Amino acid sequence: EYGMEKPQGYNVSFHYNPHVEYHHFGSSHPMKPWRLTLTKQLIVAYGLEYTMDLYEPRPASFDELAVFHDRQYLNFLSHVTPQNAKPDDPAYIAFGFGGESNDCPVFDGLWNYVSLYGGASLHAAHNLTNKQSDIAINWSGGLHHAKKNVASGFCYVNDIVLAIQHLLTQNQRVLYIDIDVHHGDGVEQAFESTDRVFTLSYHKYGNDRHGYPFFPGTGNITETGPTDPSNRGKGHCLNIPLEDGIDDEQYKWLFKTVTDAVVQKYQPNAIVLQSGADSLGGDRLGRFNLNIKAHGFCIETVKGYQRPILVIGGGGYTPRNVARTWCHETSVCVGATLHDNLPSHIPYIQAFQGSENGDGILYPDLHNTKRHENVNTNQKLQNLVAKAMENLRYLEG
Ligand code: ZL4
Ligand code: CA
Ligand code: ZN
Repeated sequence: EYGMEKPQGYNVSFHYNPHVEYHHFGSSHPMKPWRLTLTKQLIVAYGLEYTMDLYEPRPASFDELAVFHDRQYLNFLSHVTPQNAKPDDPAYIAFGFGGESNDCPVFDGLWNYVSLYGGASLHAAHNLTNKQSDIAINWSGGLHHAKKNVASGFCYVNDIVLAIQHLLTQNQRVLYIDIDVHHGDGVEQAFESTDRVFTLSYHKYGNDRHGYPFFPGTGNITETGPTDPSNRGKGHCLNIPLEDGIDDEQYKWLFKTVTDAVVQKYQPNAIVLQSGADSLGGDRLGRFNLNIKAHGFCIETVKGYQRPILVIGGGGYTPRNVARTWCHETSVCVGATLHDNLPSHIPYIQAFQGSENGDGILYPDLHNTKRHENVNTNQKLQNLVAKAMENLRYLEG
């Protein structure tokens, strides 16, 4: 009805527990779980729910989360509430809470929230290892900054690490690709000492005009894992640091050139793709100038490698564009084409009326050089690719 074409025969599954939506980080906190409500509504309005297997996964258990996380940390996470939290307690600060930063607040239902998104990524990973799906999607996951005993950057539990650990039970090599505007530091660190996971992150890197680094401050091109030659993880990570304002053509060229080379050299058996939507133009926290179809080009490219894929969400702080992007990317996974006019019966249609002159449409123009001037020259990007290829030579042994 809305211009859907015949699906191309990929088994796609969608893993989502709607209870995640009801959690709030606090009124002005940029992370808004209700962006997932908008995403699901668009997916349903376009009829994409009929093209996938839908699952409502149970929350992950304490023991499932403890495969990666420290038990003392999980004990803390499972008991802390806004009422009993002690911001001066050294343990509280050591676990990544408190300080000046309000990045990781303690909110009502925190444990429920983390076990729901963790459970969904684990369930999606199981569907891949059971061969029930070729592509498994969890838009509520992708929380790449969480460490084994520290919350960081809006992330409390690292669902990606847990999912990759499960994929490693059946796959010799897993490739992790991260297109969130932030560096995927938590995933990189978790697998830094193994050659069975290769991590590849594209992100904004560098200081702002006041000298503050863009969060988390790591991920330069020179960071390729441990330097000790006896460490198996050496050379098994690649970081692509970018500057403000990168545009569609540059990003697509860079993504395809570098990712093709990594896949060809590493030969992964499965791929995990973190599709953070904060790399879009007009994002509240991001700095890039990407349009929805350029972001979706990354999903198309990865689909073309014909390996089992876990597609997960991540950042994304302009909710209407997060929903547009993840709906578009769901259509890419199932092999459908969506009409640019939004279906009329979307419950929160007013949410799609915003400043990009995108009222009522799926693919507004998000490229805005007034907001972020493009300081990535083609020459700088070519030099970056040359360094990336140099880094990859380590894989040839
Ligand atoms: C906020 O308005 O760069 C948190 C965070 C809370 C509510 C009101 C509190 C006001 C922007 C961000 C105080 C806010 C102090 N509230 C924020 C170094 C920082 C210390 C904390 O997409 N201040 C820290 C984290 C990043 C920093 C990005 C991306 C996650 C992901 C995967 C995480 N932290 C400076 C900022 C606000 C807030 C407004 C904020 N925090 C913007 N960028 C950060 O990669 C999901
Ligand atoms: Ca990234
Ligand atoms: Zn991000």
